[in-house]
Amino acid sequence: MKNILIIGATGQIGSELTMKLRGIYTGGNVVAGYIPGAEPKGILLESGPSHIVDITNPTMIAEAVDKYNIDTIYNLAALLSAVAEARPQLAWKIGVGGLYNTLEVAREKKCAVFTPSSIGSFGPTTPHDKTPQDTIQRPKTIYGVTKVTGELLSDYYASRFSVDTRSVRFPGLISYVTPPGGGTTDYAVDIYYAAVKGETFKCPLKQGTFMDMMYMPDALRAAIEIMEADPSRLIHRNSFNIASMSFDPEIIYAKIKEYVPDFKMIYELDPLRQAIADSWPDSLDDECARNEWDWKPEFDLDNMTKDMLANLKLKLNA
Ligand code: AKB
Repeated sequence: MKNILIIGATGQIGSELTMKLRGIYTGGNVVAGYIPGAEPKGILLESGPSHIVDITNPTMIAEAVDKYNIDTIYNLAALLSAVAEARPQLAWKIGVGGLYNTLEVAREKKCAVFTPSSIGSFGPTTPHDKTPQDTIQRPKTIYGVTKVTGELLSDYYASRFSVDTRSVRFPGLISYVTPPGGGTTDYAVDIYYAAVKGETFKCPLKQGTFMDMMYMPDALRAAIEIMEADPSRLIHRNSFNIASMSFDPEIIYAKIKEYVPDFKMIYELDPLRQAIADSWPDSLDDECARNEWDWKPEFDLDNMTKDMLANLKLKLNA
């Protein structure tokens, strides 16, 4: 039975991953780690233990690990790409300092660690179409710099100290549960809210800006499956490309219009997000994840759109 600590449990991924893990590892502890001001509420609070864990404070991580006999840590603390550009020092403190603290606790207390990387770990000199698993990673954003550093540091702790570190490079994640905040791919969530509310969507990225995206249920499954994977099959660890769909604003707009024919989108570009998106891949090659741990997505743009619209209608009472 696993005892799991999720650092950043009330964020976009954490809020759903905590509930999913609690459903799978019943009887064990799945502890929601949160920072003051982002306390768990409702079902997240009621369905299992929670504990204050500020990733910049190693003592707090160690206390939670000891108290709940933790053997696996999901480290989801990060500032997303656009907000990280506004606060680069904090992005480094959380993304790299926080990861170092987590890895040190994991080394001492023998925990496995999952830390997501991102399509943001690539940069303008990376091949943009079907980006290979092993390729150039020279990102221009602080977010990307922290992600590449995180991949290297996690691999170092695996080879030098035998800490069981594993990871995937998440594309933009789309969900109707907890909205993202400060990312470059957030438009692909916001567009669904606008469609369901009957509002005109102001798209911050221009036509032709392709990026990989993924529906949250697939992303959660990837995070769990990589941690369950047979280690003897893993050639890579930190981090695996994973992919399910790639689109630009026109393609997602046209898809939503199939179900909401009156929906309108106009362009109101955000230069920062556009520059970041232009430096990221258009699509990833996830062959290694498919070969080494049988990764396979279940959602494409069509079935994701149907599910997003149906669930947002319920959520927003629309
Ligand atoms: C962002 O846009 O910053 C994130 C990511 C792709 O890592 N969603």
